[in-house]
Amino acid sequence: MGKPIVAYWDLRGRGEPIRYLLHFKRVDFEDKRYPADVEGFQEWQKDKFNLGFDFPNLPYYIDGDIKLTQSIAIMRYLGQKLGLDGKTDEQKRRVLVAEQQSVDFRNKLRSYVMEKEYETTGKDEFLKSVEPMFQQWEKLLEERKFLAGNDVTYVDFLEYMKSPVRKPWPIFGPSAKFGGGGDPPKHL
Ligand SMILES: N[C@@H](CCC(=O)N[C@@H](CS)C(=O)NCC(=O)O)C(=O)O
Repeated sequence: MGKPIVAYWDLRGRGEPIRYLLHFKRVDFEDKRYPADVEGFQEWQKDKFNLGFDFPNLPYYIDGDIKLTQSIAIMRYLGQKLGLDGKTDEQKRRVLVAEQQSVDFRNKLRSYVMEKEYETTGKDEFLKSVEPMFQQWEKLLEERKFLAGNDVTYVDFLEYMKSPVRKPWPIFGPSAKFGGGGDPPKHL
């Protein structure tokens, strides 16, 4: 059987945590990237309905007969397969909550940078609105080494961390008002 394939746009977005998790577990996989431009879009359109997915989308994961879309479903699947799920019932519950909490934050950031909100709400105002969310993460991580406890789980990869093969920028597609292109911020 050939290598598993992870495909996504050539940017960070919803694909990077999957790539990062697989690198962490040293899985030899094909890192398929569709360029985030007109040619890449056309290439994806050609593939989209010809790969046998129930719900064709990006990112996707193919490993032989196993064909998955939905980034969180892929993370959950790989977490279970590669020993990166919670080890106890309590850890498993923490993982599920942290998973959805990170989805909430991503959606909030995404809606800010993709929608009109970016022009009407200043950056400082936005940062103030998400401060309580960060305080909750910080409080939790003061008490625990990883999100679920002492062991790393797949949900830790939904947070951005440094890695030598990381793709920190762009974060979103080219239409984003922040994170869609241009020079990355200095801290990246
Ligand atoms: N809920 C889905 C959302 C997938 C999604 O919106 N994918 C975007 C990129 S972030 C895309 O361009 N999909 C390709 C398409 O819609 O054809 C997930 O988490 O995977």
